[in-house]
Amino acid sequence: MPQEEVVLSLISHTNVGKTALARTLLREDIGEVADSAHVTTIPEAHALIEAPSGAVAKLWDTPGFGANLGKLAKRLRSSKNPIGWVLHQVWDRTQDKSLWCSQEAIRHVQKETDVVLYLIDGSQDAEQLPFVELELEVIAWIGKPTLVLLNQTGDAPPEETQKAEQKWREKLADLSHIHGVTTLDAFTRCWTQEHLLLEKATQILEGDKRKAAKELTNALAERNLRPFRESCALIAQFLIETASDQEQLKPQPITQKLKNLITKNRNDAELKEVQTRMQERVAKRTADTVNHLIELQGLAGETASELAKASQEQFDVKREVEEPLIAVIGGAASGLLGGIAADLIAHGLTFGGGAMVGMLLGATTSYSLAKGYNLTQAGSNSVRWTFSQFSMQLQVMLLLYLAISHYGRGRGIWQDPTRTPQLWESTIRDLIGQSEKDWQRLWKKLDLEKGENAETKPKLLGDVKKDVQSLLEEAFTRIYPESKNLFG
Ligand SMILES: Nc1nc2c(ncn2[C@@H]2O[C@H](COP(=O)(O)OP(=O)(O)O)[C@@H](O)[C@H]2O)c(=O)[nH]1
Ligand SMILES: [Mg+2]
Repeated sequence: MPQEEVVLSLISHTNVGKTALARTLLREDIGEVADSAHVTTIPEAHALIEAPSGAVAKLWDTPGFGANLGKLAKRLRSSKNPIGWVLHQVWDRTQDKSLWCSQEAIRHVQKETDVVLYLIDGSQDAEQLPFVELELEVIAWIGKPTLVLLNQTGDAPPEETQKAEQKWREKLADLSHIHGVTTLDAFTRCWTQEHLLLEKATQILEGDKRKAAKELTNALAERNLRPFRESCALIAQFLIETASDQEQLKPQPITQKLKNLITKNRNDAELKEVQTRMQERVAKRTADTVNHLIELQGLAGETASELAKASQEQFDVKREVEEPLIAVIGGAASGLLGGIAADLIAHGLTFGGGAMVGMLLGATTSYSLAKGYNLTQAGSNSVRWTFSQFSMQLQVMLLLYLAISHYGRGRGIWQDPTRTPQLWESTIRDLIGQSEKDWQRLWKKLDLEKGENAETKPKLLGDVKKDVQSLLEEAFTRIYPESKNLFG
């Protein structure tokens, strides 16, 4: 018996973004994307996902409806059999390209499609898109159930996209073949939203097709969850390495430490070396992790973030901090150096063109944050990142992961973000704040357990991965409440 197929077809007015969305969903650079009409001229099938039962979801990219279809509106609406009429016309592929493409799209939908995915440019008002009504009427004449997808909405806040969706819902309320209006931007959608297409198809289809659509929904969810889990493990590894990263200082008599402190010696060569090494490591670690996350998400390209080589000025030792003498005598001088290292990263972490990272660090880190840190280092002659810096790196990494999760392959090669939506920032900050004690515990543990051995490491990695994963699951659930079921 042939395996069940669920056929989804991307249809829209030409140049709205079908091929771009297909690329995003398939994680593959199929077809050609360009800002001009009829770049795609022949319908093309691609396997979106296969279920363990062998059922397949096919995604078709099509030529879309041409601008000239509107000129036939009167003729079509007065015809007893408008679809039959269109299909019997002989239009020349080059001379009447617009009509020829429309005919191809109609023929395809009639013959192949289970559910039409009809794209509308969500950045436009309905009045600016007079052709939408006729195109949806044509699909209704063919008799195929349709989901309306709004794209080109960018990263507008949820209230705005909901408002746009509502407007279209009201406008299309009389069309009984429309089974829903949702936003799915090929450039800025989140992977957590993709399986909802098949979930919707499950509600629309019947019999064996419905059963297959349900299996395929689960299979697509799993395809997307696998890299998510791997990403959480990578982030956990990054955090463990960051928290355990240390630099040993040359032993120094306490009198020398005091002298350095009091004379505000700005040319401490050893300190500069230590800072350079710490910074180079964090730069490499961040770039490696981000590149791996990009790859896991099925994107092309890599981060431009060679973390800026700190200039002489950035290495300037800042000793304006009023440190009580007692703290210094108590052996906290090396701790103060840690504070300086914290300061360094605040000023030194800039991502190529992506101002986001620099902005985040700049906004939340001040020298005073480093002040409370130093006593944790008492008795040790090493430097490590302060907790506030560790926590900042956690925040930056989680926000970068969200940016990667939203970046659709249809948008092209990965580019570092220059800003992040306010909702992501507030959500991540809030969730880190809620679990701060856990992160603090981890950070402390990794100072004490410098002698982490091969047996304890996998367990620690597993625990941290679990924490990262539940934080991100909660973040996704807050940002996309409709995707809640994804995380069981
Ligand atoms: N901002 C934004 N632009 C898009 C999106 N999808 C497509 N585009 C752009 O719209 C143009 C047409 O895209 P394409 O996929 O070739 O449209 P098609 O003719 O419907 O296949 C291209 O310049 C794309 O870069 C989207 O979701 N958001
Ligand atoms: Mg196309």
